[in-house]
Amino acid sequence: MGNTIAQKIIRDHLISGNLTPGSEIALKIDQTLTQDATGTMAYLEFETMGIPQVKTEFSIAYVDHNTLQCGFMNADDHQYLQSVAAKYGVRFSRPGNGICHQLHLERFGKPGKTLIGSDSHTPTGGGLGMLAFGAGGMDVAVAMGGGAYYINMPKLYKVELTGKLNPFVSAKDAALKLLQILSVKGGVGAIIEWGGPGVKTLTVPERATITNMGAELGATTSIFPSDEQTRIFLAAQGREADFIPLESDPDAEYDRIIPIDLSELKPMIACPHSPDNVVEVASLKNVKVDQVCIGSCTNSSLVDMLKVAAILKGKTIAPGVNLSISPGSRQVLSMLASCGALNDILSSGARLLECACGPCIGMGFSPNSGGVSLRTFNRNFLGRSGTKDANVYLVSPETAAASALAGCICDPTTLPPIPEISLPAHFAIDDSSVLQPLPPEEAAKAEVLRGPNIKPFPKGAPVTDTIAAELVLKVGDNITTDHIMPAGAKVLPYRSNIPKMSEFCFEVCDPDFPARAKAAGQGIIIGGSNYGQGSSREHAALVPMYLGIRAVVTKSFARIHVANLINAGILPLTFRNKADYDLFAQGGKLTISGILEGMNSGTVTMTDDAGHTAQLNCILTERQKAILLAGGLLAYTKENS
Ligand code: MIC
Ligand code: SF4
Repeated sequence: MGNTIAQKIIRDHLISGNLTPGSEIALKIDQTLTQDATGTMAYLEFETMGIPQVKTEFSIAYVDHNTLQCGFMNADDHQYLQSVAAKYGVRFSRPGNGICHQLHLERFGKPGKTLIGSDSHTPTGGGLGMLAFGAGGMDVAVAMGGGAYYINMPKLYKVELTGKLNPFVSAKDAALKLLQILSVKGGVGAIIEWGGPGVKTLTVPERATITNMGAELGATTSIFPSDEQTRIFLAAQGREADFIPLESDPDAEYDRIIPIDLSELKPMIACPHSPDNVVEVASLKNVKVDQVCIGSCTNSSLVDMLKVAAILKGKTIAPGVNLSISPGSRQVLSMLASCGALNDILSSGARLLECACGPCIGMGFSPNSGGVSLRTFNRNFLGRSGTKDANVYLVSPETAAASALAGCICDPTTLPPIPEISLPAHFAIDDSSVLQPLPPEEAAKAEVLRGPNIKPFPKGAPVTDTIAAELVLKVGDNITTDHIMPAGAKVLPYRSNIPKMSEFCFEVCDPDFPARAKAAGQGIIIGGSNYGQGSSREHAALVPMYLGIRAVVTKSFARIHVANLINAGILPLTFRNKADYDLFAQGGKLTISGILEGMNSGTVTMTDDAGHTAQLNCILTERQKAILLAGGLLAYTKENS
């Protein structure tokens, strides 16, 4: 039997394990990336390892999330990141240079390589034929130190593309279509490979839009072949030497094949408040729009922006609409400016924002109360925009531009034709905003700058045989990391300050939670299915750990979050019988017993003071057990180095 694309890269990077789905594998990591909102923790963790220089082929620190500097906090973080990167052999992409995933695609990603990043949308690199994973900061720190990255070998799904996209239908619509088919849980435990004859019609940035949104499916990662389109893109970025061809063998086998005919696709839209709440744009009639935002790591490439400019050219946006544009990188912005397209966008009445995540993570441009916001982004979770009662929809750049002009949700296929827009033969290359690290002899003496916003991270405690604690919070299905540890302009500046961040934990669900958890001293959380979906932010584990949470019991977990819980020393357990979820009431006194034995047998028992009992799965690899018994990944790494 032949190999799929992912199997080929995994075989090339396998340190231990075998490719049986579900079993643990250890992978050698070639490249790492961090962004500022998760990066400060990752480098604080790396520093504790006492390694003088990173051991990867390439590591880079981007600054794109917290670029609003209201007070000293974000500026302190940027300064810390710049100085720590210079000291340890990491490149540093200056604030304003662009969004990590767009920049990595343009300048540094390479087909056939492995990449982990402290951001859940790191699989964007799959658009170039990389095997790229989102991970918690501690996993990235370990990889920078030359350690392996551990995952359970995923199943392999293939999306078989046929046909070709029609005008005004875009790669975003294919990504939304797959979310409609599979849901936000449908990719859990799987790598999604995109293949079939339709693949060759998609450019690398279009492919990257699709692999980016694989994160919303819960997929371990998504990947495209490396082919002529990949060569063309790399050559246009002056990087043809990075090209290698890579495709699945004709007799490769997949666990599931999902056909999508690109010619049949219609413009799609994800309705509030989940990326899988997808319908055809044409089915929504007369929905008035207050705000339209174009950008984010999903849709901020040059071609996306040129299409928007062509739709807006010579027209004015509806009076009731505020339109924001955030180009994905300085390269995109400077090319838009030099060809005049930026002027077409601005003349329509759009507001130009920085080349950064911006409104996607609630960093400015929040909608009005109860407002309708159409966004070319990838997540529309409740409250993420910064306005709790806003209704956020996810769309393609074409639908966003058409709707900004119409003032209501508008199917772009009803617009008059625009000229065909293709990739430029040469992108404008200027890497001057990517700073090189210090030479090793100077690095040893260099000082790392730590302003008052940089606080040490909390230490975990080893898991014990019995956990007796209050059920301090019970939540339902599909709880996202935005529920657990909200982002936005108010909270993000404290990403390097866990005690301060803890004041906002679960704010969207239950503002009293932090005080209650602190008062209880030790706590347990119960959740429904797909607990922890969304971001890779390890704060969603570190902060509960700081608030005394010792175990989280759910119907099921999202992949990155469960790894982050273990790394933080919190015991993740699942109900053997999902109906037992209903037995336990918030405020009850829970006892989980037989944990040390249960870590081997796979079962522990939970009882409460009202006399209920449930059997819980405690499925852990040997390495995960050792991490929990050590009190978290950092303690484990120290013990084993
Ligand atoms: C997100 O899109 O939710 C973020 C903000 O990029 C996160 C990372 C973070 O929380 O800092 C992610 O996707 O991992
Ligand atoms: Fe930034 Fe939004 Fe992409 Fe996250 S999803 S990396 S916040 S642009």
